[in-house]
Amino acid sequence: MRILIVSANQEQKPDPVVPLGAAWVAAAAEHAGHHVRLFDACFAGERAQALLQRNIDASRPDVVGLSLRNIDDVAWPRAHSYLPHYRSLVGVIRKAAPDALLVLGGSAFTLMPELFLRELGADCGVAGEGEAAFVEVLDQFKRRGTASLRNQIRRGGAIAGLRPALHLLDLPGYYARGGALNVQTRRGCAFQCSYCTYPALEGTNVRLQGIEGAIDDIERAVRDHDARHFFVVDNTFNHPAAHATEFCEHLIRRELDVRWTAYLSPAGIKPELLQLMARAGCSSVEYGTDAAAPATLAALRKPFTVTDVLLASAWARKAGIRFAHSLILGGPDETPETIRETVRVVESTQPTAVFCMLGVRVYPGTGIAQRAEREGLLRQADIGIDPVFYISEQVRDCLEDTAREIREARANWYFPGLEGERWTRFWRRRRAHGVRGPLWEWMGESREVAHGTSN
Ligand code: B12
Ligand code: SF4
Repeated sequence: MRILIVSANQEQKPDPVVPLGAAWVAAAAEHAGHHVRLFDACFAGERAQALLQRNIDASRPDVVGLSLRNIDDVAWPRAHSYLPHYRSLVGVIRKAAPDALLVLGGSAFTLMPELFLRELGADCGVAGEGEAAFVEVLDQFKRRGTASLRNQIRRGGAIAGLRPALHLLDLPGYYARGGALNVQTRRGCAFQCSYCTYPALEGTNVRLQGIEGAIDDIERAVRDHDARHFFVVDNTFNHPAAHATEFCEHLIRRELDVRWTAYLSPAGIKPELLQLMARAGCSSVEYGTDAAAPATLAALRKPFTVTDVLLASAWARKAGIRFAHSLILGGPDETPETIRETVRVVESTQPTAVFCMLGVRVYPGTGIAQRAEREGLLRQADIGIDPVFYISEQVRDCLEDTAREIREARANWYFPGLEGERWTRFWRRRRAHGVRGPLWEWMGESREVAHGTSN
């Protein structure tokens, strides 16, 4: 059959990101013997609808798989929903290919499958890992037609040994504009932080992806595109530590001259692993710290202590790895004092950058959704695609002002919900000058942005 995979994401902040999931699902369909094309809307701008129409006319697909990555940008108080954009693409698909089966998938879809099916009027969807389930949907469609699949939400797993169909993507474009390509070495997270969607997205049992395959993809990108910077998208690269160690050792053995970044949890981090990561080319890490006051760490059910945060930071510095902390200010049990405590501790680690989300974006089925319901703030059944945030009662009235004060005094603290275009312009200039890797690695050296003319 003829399959068209559409990657809908157009977000360019903080960088455009390679649609790895869409490429993996495309590979699964190719592997099953189908003829696959991929339309990636990322760089299409306002021409996305016209270009999609042209792709459909050229490929006459039997099935369209629409990959939805982000629901919104999670950036309180100015959160932006991507739903209208998704609606416009579905409108084009339905008009240009009225008989094609329309299948939804991707992380946005997985978080609210029934809602997205209804809102977008698609035929069916695949929640979670898409590879095996998408192939099953294609088989069923071929045998029994659209009616047999209508409104179904399938789940499945990975396909062992399968690599993403990166040849269908504009990797040089992503490298030039996004400064990095990406790779995944494992899926799933066994921790249960109270707000987090990752266990729902990827499952709670950790599944390792082939290390050799991931490094082959890196090697190919070096050879074919002279790409030298990579982002390891694993939710917590350092768990399990043995897998992280093996990845680094293999990378060192291959002697590839590459730089990379990964998400780490301060839980259980060891200085030896950071040193090995540095030898393998790791130039920066993002710690999923969230808070650095004992009360908020406990309320978020983070599996580490303030001491772990301090040690993880000191060891990264010693290993020569730049580090950022991701924080959530205003979550459960947050008070003005705990915010001050978190800021004090995090600042004392002298991070290269700090990312602050304000409030906790509430997703159905999470611990924070249950708590919000218990506190009478919302009913889980009412959580829709439009973002809702949990903000602790003690800081509800002052959170935005407090955040602005923190930001004004600190050049390297980035608040997605408060930023205008100042960083975007600065970062675009950096990329245009050929700067690669995460742009936050430069934030400490960017005082003129924070204190300059701004927006
Ligand atoms: C790594 C990551 C980042 C990195 C990306 C770095 C890079 N170079 O790739 C950075 C830090 C830049 C980032 C930024 C953002 N991110 Co982010 N990110 C992730 C993370 C951890 C992994 C994404 C990934 O690559 N997964 C690996 C691929 C293989 O998995 P996948 O895309 O889910 O694909 C699988 C399935 O979904 C499915 N599938 C996918 N497409 C399709 C299509 C069909 C037809 C089918 C059947 C199946 C299917 O099959 C695939 C293979 O199994 C996810 C959380 C998570 N665990 O998923 C958040 C996540 C995707 N991010 C999210 C968000 C919100 C953002 C930001 C908007 C945050 C911000 N304000 O800055 C930005 C947007 C950036 C952009 N340009 O779009 C949200 C999106 C959901 C939501 N709340 O809206 C997530 C889910 C985290 C969360 N909060 O829950 N992110
Ligand atoms: S916040 Fe990180 S460690 Fe906690 S459940 Fe989510 S992915 Fe796992």
